[in-house]
Amino acid sequence: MIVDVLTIFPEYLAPLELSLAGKAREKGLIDVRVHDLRQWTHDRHRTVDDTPYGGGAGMVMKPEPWGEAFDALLGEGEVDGVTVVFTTPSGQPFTQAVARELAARDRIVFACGRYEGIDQRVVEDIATRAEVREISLGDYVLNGGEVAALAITEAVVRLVPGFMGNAASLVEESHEDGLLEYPVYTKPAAWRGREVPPVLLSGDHAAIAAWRHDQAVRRTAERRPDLAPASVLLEDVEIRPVQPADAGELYVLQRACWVQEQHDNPGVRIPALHETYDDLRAWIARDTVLVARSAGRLVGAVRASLDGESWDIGRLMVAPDLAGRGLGRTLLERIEALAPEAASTYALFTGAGSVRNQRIYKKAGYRLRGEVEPGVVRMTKPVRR
Ligand code: JFE
Repeated sequence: MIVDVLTIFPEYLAPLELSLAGKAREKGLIDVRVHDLRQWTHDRHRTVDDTPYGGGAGMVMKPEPWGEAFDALLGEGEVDGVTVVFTTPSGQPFTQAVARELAARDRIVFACGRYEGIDQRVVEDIATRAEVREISLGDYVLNGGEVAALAITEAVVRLVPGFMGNAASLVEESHEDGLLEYPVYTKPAAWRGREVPPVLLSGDHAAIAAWRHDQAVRRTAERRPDLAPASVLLEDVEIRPVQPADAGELYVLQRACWVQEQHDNPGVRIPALHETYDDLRAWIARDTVLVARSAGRLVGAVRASLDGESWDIGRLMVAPDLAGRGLGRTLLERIEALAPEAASTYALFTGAGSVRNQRIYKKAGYRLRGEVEPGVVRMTKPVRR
């Protein structure tokens, strides 16, 4: 693969010589060529910028040096297997999927702008001769395209067949799709009073895999709710934060679910069966609440709020026809993962007679802490971080 970089700061690309790309370069797998755009200027000051048409702050890169640079690198006709990448804050977001697409190309030409960017006609013109992509490294503004080109090159080059003895592709495939990575540890087993999680020293490979999966799910729920881990755990069930528009269905589901609780705990006053619609609208606005939907239907919910160091979890409900499929357990995991830093304990309350609920909570690591009022028990579990 040939990687060309067009820039007015060629020295900015020096890290390419040392990094991952440096190794592939030695093996002859990739050939990196950095070009000073100013070699395609003809005036005494080697000018690459001019004032913007339409006014506004700053300068814009003029088209002529870019046009001559592309002609010099690619010739004046159409080319196959070449992608010209314009890094820009207004481009398509760079992702691993984009990196894979670029890794399949024969040649990538990075056009690194500066100032307020490059005259748009440069993009339109080269697009008639080569594949063009406008790519953003992320939603923040750099001073120019060089750092983005460096990052994209590093991500692409490690995917080029033969690089790193193909170890990179093996690592990529072992990823649990759509989840963030689990935390990793090495020796010593205790360091500055911090123990490596004991399961990793147990030699129990199934338990280790389960722990790592659980950690990946928690991290994803906490840091990247947009990656929707619910879809990984459950087919066709979507778990998302409650919206005011869910209130009516939630009120109906709650009534249906707590009838069973009332049956199992005769004589206990169950608040969920006595509150008004306005009461419910008040707590969904105040607490952390997740709802589960399947095929558009509300099928589950859970709420939590912080009381001192206790992340108090309640109103865990699953539509009766979907009980026993792990949705309750998933909702519980998801709301646990949303506990704030200040929480040291998860706590929940259930009927002393709700044997089935208690069994589920025990399986999830909760321990009975006794009857807090007649017919109501408290169960807790320490927060592990
Ligand atoms: C250039 C700049 C203000 C551009 C509307 C060329 N992800 C990402 N962040 N920043 C860039 C990419 C990037 C890439 C190329 C660039 C920034 N700038 C600076 C400043 C508005 C801009 O574009 C110039």
